[in-house]
Amino acid sequence: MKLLEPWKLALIALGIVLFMALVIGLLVYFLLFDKEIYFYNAAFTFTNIPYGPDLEKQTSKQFRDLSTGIETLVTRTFRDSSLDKKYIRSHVVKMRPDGSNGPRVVAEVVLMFHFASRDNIAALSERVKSLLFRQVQTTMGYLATDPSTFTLSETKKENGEHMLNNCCGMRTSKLPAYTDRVTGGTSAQDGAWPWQASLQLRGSHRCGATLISNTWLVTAAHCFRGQRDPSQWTASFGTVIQPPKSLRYIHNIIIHEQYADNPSNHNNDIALVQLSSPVEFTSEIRKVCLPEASQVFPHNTSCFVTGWGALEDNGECVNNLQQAEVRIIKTDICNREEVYNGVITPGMVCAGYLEGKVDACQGDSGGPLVTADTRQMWYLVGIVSWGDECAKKNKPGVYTRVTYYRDWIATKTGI
Ligand code: 4AZ
Repeated sequence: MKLLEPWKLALIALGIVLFMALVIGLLVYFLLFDKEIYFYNAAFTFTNIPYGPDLEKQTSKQFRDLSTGIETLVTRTFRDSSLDKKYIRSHVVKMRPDGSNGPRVVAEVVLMFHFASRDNIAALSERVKSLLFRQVQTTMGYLATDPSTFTLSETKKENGEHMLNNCCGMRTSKLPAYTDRVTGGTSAQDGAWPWQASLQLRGSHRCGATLISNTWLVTAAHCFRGQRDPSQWTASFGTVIQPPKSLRYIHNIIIHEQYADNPSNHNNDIALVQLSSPVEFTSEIRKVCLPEASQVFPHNTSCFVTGWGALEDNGECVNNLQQAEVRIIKTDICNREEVYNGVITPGMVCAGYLEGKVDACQGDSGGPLVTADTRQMWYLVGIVSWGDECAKKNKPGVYTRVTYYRDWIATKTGI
């Protein structure tokens, strides 16, 4: 038997390797990268729900409960279908009265899908519509719907994104799951915490702050100790301080009337900052949701604290936004003798770990402590306020309790 000459063998082997590489490359491209997000607007009319002022606000209990019901049903519709892999999520963006008499509410829902360029988009759109229509016709759980008024239309990516950017508490969806875990934290990705702002005194970072609308930030009162002149301050947005995604001058600083400006005081450590002009919401700049005054965040609730503060007690501020997971510690425990020995008041909330290691630190002050609800919308639980150094055993971070000051915020801002 005559064997091939070695150079021919080598050439064939090389050819096979190149061919495999090409196939793998194409597969990876088509499976992973050749995908576009498609947006749809759906409108469902419910006929057993009266419209009331509570449904005007995305953060009211009525809005959240109804939206959870709708989103769960829409998600189940697609999870049980051939579109399972292509469905991303749905989000109720608005409720409105339908104009006729009776207990009728229209819910406007944005749906997101991942389609590939080789997909037959028209056929997929039909499938989306017929699956939803079938769901509306049969049942939507306890929700009575009127199938004759159901509508679905594809919408431009810009419109879909615009609607999500204007919702509160939405992180950017291209991110992986929220498993990423300030002192003991990790660097944040762009768009991960889009409500985070940096407050700067004559151009240098002093405090964190949180966007609650396109013109208002909430922060800690102690950030302005001896520096109450708005003209000396700016706010920057984006995950890095230098260069920022956006920058604004400050028009007005409102410090809580009962905040006593002395270094040993931590009560009423809250302030509102009005920007000189509104920011434009993008995938990287958005507002957080404010909880209702009556909302309760139980002991051990998982939260994230974010900021550009020091990575250790008395350390330097950093340029990349840091994030760390901390858990709410109930006031009974936080007031124990070996912890803060009774100094935690109803306007404060503790978060962190009694064993230490993960915590907010100097420079994180004024920044957000947030938690996600079941719809993956993020709520402002606390404002970084104080603590005995950083990440020490039995000395968790202490935050201004946002629910306690919810009505004060509404009085000052109308939000
Ligand atoms: C500060 O000095 C500070 N460990 C902020 C937060 C904490 C401690 C100190 C919490 O701004």
